[in-house]
Amino acid sequence: MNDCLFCKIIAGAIPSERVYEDSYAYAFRDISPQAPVHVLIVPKAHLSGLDGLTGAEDRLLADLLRAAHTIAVQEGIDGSGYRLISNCGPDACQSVHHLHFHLLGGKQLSEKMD
Ligand code: DGP
Repeated sequence: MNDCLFCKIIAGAIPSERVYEDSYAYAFRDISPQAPVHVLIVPKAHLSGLDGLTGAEDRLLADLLRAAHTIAVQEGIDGSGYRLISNCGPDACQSVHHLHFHLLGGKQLSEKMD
């Protein structure tokens, strides 16, 4: 999508610190990290968010979740633990409307989820 920030990042038009890439997924460090490890995992194909899913993307979602685990291993946080979050819509403060998962770890995360 032409005016999508994450599509521009995937295309390389906006620089990012890539940590993982495969045929379907691209992952890069968040510009405003909330934890020592804060990686954004996005599908290369534009999907607006969890609320835009139809069921046709189920295989892609499985690939993204598997990529999250691969990145956790790569970042050395698979043993200590990590959190995977996808903000969806205004109440969750979704600011970029391209489906993405935040992978957070590298410190003791709060028990509170909000
Ligand atoms: P969300 O609020 O869930 O839509 O998260 C969007 C995230 O995207 C937010 O944590 C900050 C990050 N972000 C925004 N612009 C950029 C950028 O240009 N580069 C990188 N690396 N991250 C960005």
